[in-house]
Amino acid sequence: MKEIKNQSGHDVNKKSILADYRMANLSRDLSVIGRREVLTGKAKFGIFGDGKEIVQLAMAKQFRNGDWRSGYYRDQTWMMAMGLYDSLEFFHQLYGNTDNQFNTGSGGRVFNNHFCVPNINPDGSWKDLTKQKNSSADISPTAGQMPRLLGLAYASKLFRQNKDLQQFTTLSLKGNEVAFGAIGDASTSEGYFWETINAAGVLQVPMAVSIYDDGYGISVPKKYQTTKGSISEILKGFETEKDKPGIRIFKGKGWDYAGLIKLYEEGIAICREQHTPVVFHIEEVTQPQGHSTSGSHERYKSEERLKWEVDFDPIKKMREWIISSGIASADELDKLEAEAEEEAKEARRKGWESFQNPIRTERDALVKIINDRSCKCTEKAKEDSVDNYKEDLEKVPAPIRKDNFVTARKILRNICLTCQKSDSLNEELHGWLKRNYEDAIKGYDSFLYNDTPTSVLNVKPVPPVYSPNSPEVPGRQILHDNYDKLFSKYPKLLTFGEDTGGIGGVNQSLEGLQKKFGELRITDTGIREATILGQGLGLALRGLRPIAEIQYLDYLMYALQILSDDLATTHYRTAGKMLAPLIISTRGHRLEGIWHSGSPMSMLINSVRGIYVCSPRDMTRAAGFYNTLLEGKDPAIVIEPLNGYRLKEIMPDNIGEFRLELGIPEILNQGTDLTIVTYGSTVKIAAVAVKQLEAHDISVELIDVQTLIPFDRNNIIVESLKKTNRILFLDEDLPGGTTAYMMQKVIEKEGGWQYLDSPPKTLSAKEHRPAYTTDGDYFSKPSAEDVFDVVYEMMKETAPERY
Ligand SMILES: Cc1ncc(C[n+]2csc(CCOP(=O)(O)OP(=O)(O)O)c2C)c(N)n1
Ligand SMILES: [Mg+2]
Repeated sequence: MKEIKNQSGHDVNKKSILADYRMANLSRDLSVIGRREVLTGKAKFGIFGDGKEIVQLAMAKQFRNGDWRSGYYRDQTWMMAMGLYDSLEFFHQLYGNTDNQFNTGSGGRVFNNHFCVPNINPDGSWKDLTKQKNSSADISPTAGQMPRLLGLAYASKLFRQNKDLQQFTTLSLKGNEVAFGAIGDASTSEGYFWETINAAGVLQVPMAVSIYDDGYGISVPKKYQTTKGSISEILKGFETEKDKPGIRIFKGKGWDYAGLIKLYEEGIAICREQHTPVVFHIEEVTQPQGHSTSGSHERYKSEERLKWEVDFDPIKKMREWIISSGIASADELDKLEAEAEEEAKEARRKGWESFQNPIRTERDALVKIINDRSCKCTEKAKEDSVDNYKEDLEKVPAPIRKDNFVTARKILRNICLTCQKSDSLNEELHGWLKRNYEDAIKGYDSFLYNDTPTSVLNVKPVPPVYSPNSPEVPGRQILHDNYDKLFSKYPKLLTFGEDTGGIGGVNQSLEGLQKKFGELRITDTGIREATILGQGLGLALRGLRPIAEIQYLDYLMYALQILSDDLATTHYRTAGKMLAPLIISTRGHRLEGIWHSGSPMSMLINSVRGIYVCSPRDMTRAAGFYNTLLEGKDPAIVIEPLNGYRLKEIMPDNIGEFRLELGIPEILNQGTDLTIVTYGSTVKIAAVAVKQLEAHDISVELIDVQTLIPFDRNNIIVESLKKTNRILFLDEDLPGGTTAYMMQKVIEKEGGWQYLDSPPKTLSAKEHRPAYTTDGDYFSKPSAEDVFDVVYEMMKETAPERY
């Protein structure tokens, strides 16, 4: 028997090798059966881990409690080997079972092989993350797992180097964790891969990325993906040299069980001990069933390649190695293979039953209502008859809930309204629909926002306190003094971004604070918005309180994908099991020029549902939001008004303590003729116009909505409309952008249409990007004169004789 040297605490002996062999086979059987389940129509889509079994078994041996994973849809064997996934759950995922207890990764919201390990308890408190193997929740966009991986690794650096964090013993083992990542060869073509590798090399964090190189990204071969056709070749410039820390690169072969065990042992030890990022380039990896159930690889792989994949199938190679090394006989292995196959088949049966049973019970109850009804008239045409619909439903061999609901709702439409005998049928069907709909919808329409006791919506507000001596200071000073208090109060708080550290931000709102609190808490980063976001996301998942700085709102676009696909869906796609309370601080609205004065708020609010969006009009409000957000556990964006840093505000006496509620608009001016609803920098514009309008006997009620998400939780705006009966929605986004959003909320959702005496109006910026210079601004964005004219015109339309 070939000896495998091992210092990792994992015994590599006959027993463990055979257990691995069994698991590799089980995983492969699941992949094979899983594909069949899709092709026969029982499951919707499938993507599997076949071909990647052996490398993942080797990697899993190095994964310890407290470590973190950020991988992708090929990781099924890895998850199984860590005890975080089993054959039954494989089928719960495949069928999309929405029972949260069965389908623990996603509650059926994401397709198969997307995993997570909860980081919070049901009450929203952090789990002991050091006592479990942790996995962040997967997303499908290629390389989207990379920015988050950086943050997961960076947290260990902070826990190791910032001694004040070592009191949080349930969050980290003094930084001795590794963040394991996995990515396909083709996905390394994405910018995120390079941005992450570079940042990890700069930061020197314990990040271990495995690249499964199976030569293809769906159908496109490596020669179209990677310069020189080798990712490790082109990563060489990042490699550590004497006195020049970089990354370490390891190469292995996807079928070499013994070699891979050694490789990971060596690489992970370096990563864990020295906090050096490592990359494992795993070549000669196969994909026996092709990419996914959406296609077949015979269409794009040559005969030669297909034959090579059979010959180098990692499980076949492992079997050959076990026999040739004398570890076990062919008979012993045959037995294990048979056992694994049996387990996979049994899991399919059980998984299917637990998916189908509740649906069938629901259908039987519906059928019973129809069968037991007293109105059996035959007035309706056959195809619309109640019995016909019912019989069609009974014929569906594998019903889904939609089949039941379509039938029930169509029957309801076709019940005779004139016949009294149908009353009870009507009632019972409504009852069935209500009961079951409420149950079904919960599986899909829940957990968009944190609804545990840790929600920021539960944070009690504290008003700013002023006294006759409260000084008037520039807006930036308010933020600065507020941060000073916050960094003293919350040891887990840190902020980082471009120019955030040394100079304290481009607007100096953190000036001098790096000196006071240290470089680990107030930190400069490279110009890399997507990984700044990912860095924050990973830190937040690990229980820290990051504020990720994005220099200007316009540059948030570089990070929008991570924001939208990853951060915004974290709580939703894990069906409430994970929270990432990342705060994003940025600044926007008016200043000068196309890329420094945008207010693309509709782009934002329409792509980040799941994240709160605060749009303060000044720095006191901005500080109030930070103070609230740090008391809860929700992800949120705060957009400071870019032109407000030098404007004077009165410093509250309780700086660092006052808190602003989210979703509560503030009425800044009482009025009777018309309501203006706005936010951010246009509040000041509106306030100027309101004064001018007053001089013309027009009384305007001015409302600052304060946060766009959540929006007016207590329906305050419609109360204003009841009084004024006219409304203008104002901002500096595009026409039909956030003004339309606000209009829908107030007119439709709050029922404001009932109180309108004039058509509701919107006033926003022009459709082009805001042009340079003050004149550029004047002719691109709404001015006080524009507001005056629109309001005046609205009043004139209702009373031409007066205006
Ligand atoms: C941003 C993005 N673009 C395209 C896709 C569609 N897509 C899914 S997987 C895949 C290929 C990935 O190949 P590779 O990284 O080599 O991983 P493999 O599937 O081979 O393991 C593509 C193009 C996607 N999911 N996300
Ligand atoms: Mg590939």
